[in-house]
Parts: sequence; structure tokens; C-alpha cells
Amino acid sequence: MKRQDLHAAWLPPAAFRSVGSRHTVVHGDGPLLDTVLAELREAAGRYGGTVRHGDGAEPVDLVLALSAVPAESGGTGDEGFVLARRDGVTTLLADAPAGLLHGLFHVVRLGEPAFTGERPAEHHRPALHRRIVDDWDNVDVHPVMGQVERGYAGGSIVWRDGALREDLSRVAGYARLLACCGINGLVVNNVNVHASEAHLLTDRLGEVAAVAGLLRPYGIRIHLSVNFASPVQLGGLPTADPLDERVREWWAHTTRGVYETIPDFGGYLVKADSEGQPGPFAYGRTHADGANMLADALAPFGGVVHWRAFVYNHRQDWRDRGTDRARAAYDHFVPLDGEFRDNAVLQVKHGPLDFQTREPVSPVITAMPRTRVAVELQATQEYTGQQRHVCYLAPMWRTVLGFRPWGEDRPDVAQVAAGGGLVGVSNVGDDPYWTGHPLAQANLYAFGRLAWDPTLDPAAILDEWIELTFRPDDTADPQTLRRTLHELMDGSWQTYEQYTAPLGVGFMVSPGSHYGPSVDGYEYSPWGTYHFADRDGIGVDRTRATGTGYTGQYPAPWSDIYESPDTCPDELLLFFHHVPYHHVLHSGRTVIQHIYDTHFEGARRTERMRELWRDLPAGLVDPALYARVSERLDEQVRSAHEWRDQINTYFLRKSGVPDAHGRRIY
Ligand code: GCW
Repeated sequence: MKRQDLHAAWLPPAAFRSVGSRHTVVHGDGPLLDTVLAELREAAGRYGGTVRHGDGAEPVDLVLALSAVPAESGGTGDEGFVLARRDGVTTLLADAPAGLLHGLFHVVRLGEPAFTGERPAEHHRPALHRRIVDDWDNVDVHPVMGQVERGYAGGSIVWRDGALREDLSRVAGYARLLACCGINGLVVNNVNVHASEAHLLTDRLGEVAAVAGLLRPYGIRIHLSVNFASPVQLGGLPTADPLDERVREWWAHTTRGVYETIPDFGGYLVKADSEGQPGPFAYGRTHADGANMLADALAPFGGVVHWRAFVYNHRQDWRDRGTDRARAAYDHFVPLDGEFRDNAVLQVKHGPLDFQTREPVSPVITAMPRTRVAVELQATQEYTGQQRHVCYLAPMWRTVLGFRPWGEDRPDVAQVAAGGGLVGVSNVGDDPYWTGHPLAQANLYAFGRLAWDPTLDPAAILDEWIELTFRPDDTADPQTLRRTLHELMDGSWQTYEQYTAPLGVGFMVSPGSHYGPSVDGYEYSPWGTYHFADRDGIGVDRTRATGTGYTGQYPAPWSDIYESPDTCPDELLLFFHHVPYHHVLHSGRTVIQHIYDTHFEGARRTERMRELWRDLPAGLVDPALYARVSERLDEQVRSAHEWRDQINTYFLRKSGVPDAHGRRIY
């Protein structure tokens, strides 16, 4: 791989070699087709092919045509396409221009196989209509959070020194990468909307429009996080009460202004009454009142409001065992089911707490059949190693999306989310590799691919990403490169879980930064995130029988499966139950021995990961990338051993139970 390819992530020029060496004809017109043509021409210029726009007599290898696909085959919809190959010609057909763009990237992904043999017609359509990336970028550098909240890859690619960057070429590159994996929406700023960022809605709207202009050629609509108190902060009104006529008029008027500037604006995202952000509670109104006010302002223009369900009491008294943060979103929102407008989407984090390494699926997702629900995932690795550790998250997300809350033969989470969408908090920054850890790029890629097709196998997604990014066939030893990357990444989430978070316990992290171990860091804090370890046992009793009643928020069969430690899956046991250290798991081990074993095993696995990378023959990957990954693996090994020793030592001291294998614990 050449040095200049580093910025290219999964779209290095060589990814276009197969397409670029072909004779291609494109039928159809429009802005997105201009993008398709530009991509094809650039590739052809590099690899010796030709590109023609419209009819002609010369022979062709690839035809992209905007033409109504026969209705009897169901059409392709707004973004789908049909791919076929017959008599030496590969054909992409789509009803709408976005379909051809997605189809082109599909052909790029396929590489040579797109141009060999015969291919019966394949119909591709996204399973989810809204596939959105949320950036948590601030305009200014926030004193505590930095510029990108929970960002581990440098500053924002949009803003610098409090102003829009002059050079926005990274944003254009980002749009291209996102489109390639299927994303069609981007929220440009952090859900925590601070003073300067609030102005993006009004007098700084031009900055949003500039970014929108770079996303548009790639079929991506821009969305904006807004502050619920904007009518007060920006409009000078005495109130932000969602039922006050002046407030409603302010939002209607302001929203009209947004659409005058950005006609394809996607909509608003709101974090209200959450971790200090303003919201409707201050006026005695419900979250449906708040969301509907914005939905009404957006409706005339076809916009949507994404309203987050991440509402809980972050000033809890740790002495109070009755308040359970896991219950909060359900308790707040489920009574409002049916009250939200059709263009209001309730955006729910995939778990009931906060992007921990292991959580059950949020019961809110299962309990609001009359509301559009979007599921929010976190590609930025806040609690999963902060892009210093390898942690490929697609297996976690696949578990979430494939979960069947009502049992077998009933819809899964992905099907519920089809009504609202899939949202991923982005992991990019202005780092040369985009994501700090180069291997973390795979998480963003996988997020997009799962949003397009939630049934994809994480290992197959990784194959795609490896082929695009590393071009193994262009190296001296493709199999070793592929095998090494798979061995490093396939099981990395499980490995991370092993050395950090046993059996569904979360939050044993350093307060604030959320990096590195601190077993009691949040134990006596107001955040509602406790493990309740004492000398006898550990875990949170969330049962109906003796605990917080949280298990009752699930439908059958899971309400009962989770209720009993006999049926609760091992990996979530301590999320749902407080059990003695000698409780025997389904695996046959005791809880305490499981803690010791997994921490030794997880830390050992990180050593093995580092060895695998060390053993990679020189020249298979770019030296700078190799060095970056090596340096991060050193840190991962160090950190995993710290986790191992702190967790094991803590639980040995608490429980007094020695390790059955007599290994060193401090
Ligand atoms: O996980 C927590 C993070 C906050 C974040 C919040 C949220 C954007 O620690 O940094 O704020 O979740 O999702 O709103």
C-alpha cells in the first residue's frame, strides 16, 4: 500500500482497478449520476478504461442505467439496484439515481468477480430506510470533552479554532466513504449543543449548508442537533414551552429558514432533559409535546425529528437501591406510545444503560409499537477501548439486531428499527487514519453495511473491508494478511469483554475518561451505575421478585428468561441478578472463578494479538500503518494486564476465594 493511500481508508484508488479498466456506459442524468460519472472517469483515467455517457456503438463491459425496473420484479425503490451479468456485459439498473451510486460501490466491492462468468439478476435494497451517522463534533474545543465528544481520533474534520475549516476536503472524503458503505444521513454536531453550536441553526447556518453541499453529491442528507432552549437562547423569548404559540411560531419560522438555505435538510436531533440538557420537563410538558412541536415545524418540508430516549436521573443517591437507571427510558417513554407524530423518531440506545461492553437489548425497542423507533449504536469506542484497543464491534451489533424480543419466529430488533432507522455515533476525527486506530475504521464500515443489511455476517463484512482497504492480492502474501487481520479482529469484542466486563457488569471504568479500570470508580457516584460487590457476591438484582422490577419491562419469553438465574444467559447474569461468588454458571464454573479465568485469558489473548502482528511479514501493509497498529497493540497489552490485575485483585480481596489454579493475583 502506498503512503498516500492512508487517507483513503476503504476507498484507495486500487479498489477501483476492476471498474476502472473496463469500458463503461452510463444512461441517465442528474446530480448523483454526475457523481457516478466522476467516480468512473477518475478510475478509468487511472486504469485505462473508458466511460461514455449515453448511446454509442462501441462494445461495453459495464452498463449503468437509470430506467424503471419492471414493476413485476418489485422495482428498486429510492436506493436499490439490480445487478446482472450476461454475455460478457455487467448491468446495473436502478429506478433512482441513488440506486446507481450504491450499485457502483457494490461493483467496486465485488472487484473482478463482477466481471467474470454469468450472474443471474440480484436485487439489492436497503433493509432500513434511514441509515444515519451522528457526529459528536463541537465547533469549539470543549474544556472537558475536547472538540469531538468521546472522540478518539483527533479534532473535528468540519471545524477548527471555532470556525468552519477552510479546507473541507476531508468532509468530501468522508461523504464518499459513508456512501460506499450505505449511509444516507449525517448529523453534523454533538447532541450536547453548547452555546456556539446552538447558532448553527440560525446565524451560522451557512456552515451547515457548506457541509450539506459536500454530502449531497453522495446522496447523504444533513441533520442538525438543536438545543431545546433555542427559542430562549437564540430567539430572545422568555420561554421554550413547546405548547406556547410564540415558541411554536419561532420554530416554524426558523425551520422555514433552514429549508430555504438547505432544501434537502434531513431534520433535527434532540437530547432533551438528559445529562443537563434543557427539555420539556421544565414546563411540565411531556417528551411527546416537545418532539411533536419540532415534528410540526419540520413536516411541511418533509423533515424528521430524532428525539433521544436517553433520559434518566444523573443525580441519583447511590444509597437508594430502588431507583434503577436501566428502567428510566422505558418508564419515561412507553406511556407516550402512540402520541408521537409520524415524522418523529424515537432514538433509543441499543442497551438500557449506556453503550457498555455487554448489555441486554433496551426494552423500549420492544414496547412502542405505535412509535417510530430508531436504534442507536456507538462506533466511537467510548467504553470499548477508545480506539487504542482493537475491538471489532460488528459481532455485538449483529447480536443486538438479530435479537428476537418476542421469541423465535417473531420480528427481530432490525425489523423493529426499520420503522425508524439505525444510527451510529461516528468514530472519526482529523487523524490521518480517520479513526486513530487504523483497524477501528472497520467499525464505521460495518455499521453502514449492517444498516443496509442487518443480516450480514460480521466476518463477511470484515472480508469486504479487508479486501477494499488492504488489497491483499496486491501483496506478496495475501493469505497471511487476511488471516492475521481476521485473527486480530474477529473475536476482539469477546476478548475485550473478557479482560474488562464480566457477566454483564459495566462501568468499572475510570470516572470521566471512561478509559482503564476503576472497579469502584462509579460505585458511590450519582450516575446510577453500580455493581454492588460485597464480600459475599456481586450484581444488580433487577428481578420482579426481589429487585427493581426491570425484568418486567420485557415481553415474554425474555421477561421470564431474565427473571431466573437458572435461565438467564451467563453473559448477562450480573446485569440481572445479585449472586454469591460461588454461584455456578451454566458453563460449570463459579462466578468468581469465571472472573479470574476470563481476565487471565483476555489479557493472554492480547499478547497473542501483538505476536500475530509482530509476525506479519514486512511489506504486507504500509510501514506507517504497521507502526501505528504496533504502538496501539502495546498499549492494549499494557492496559489489558492492568485490567486483569485490578479486577482479579479486587475480587480476591473482596471474596477471599483463591484462584483454583493458583495464578498470581496481587
Ligand atoms: O455515554 C454518554 C457519554 C456522553 C454522551 C452521552 C449521550 C454526548 O459519556 O459523553 O454525550 O452518553 O449519549 O448523550
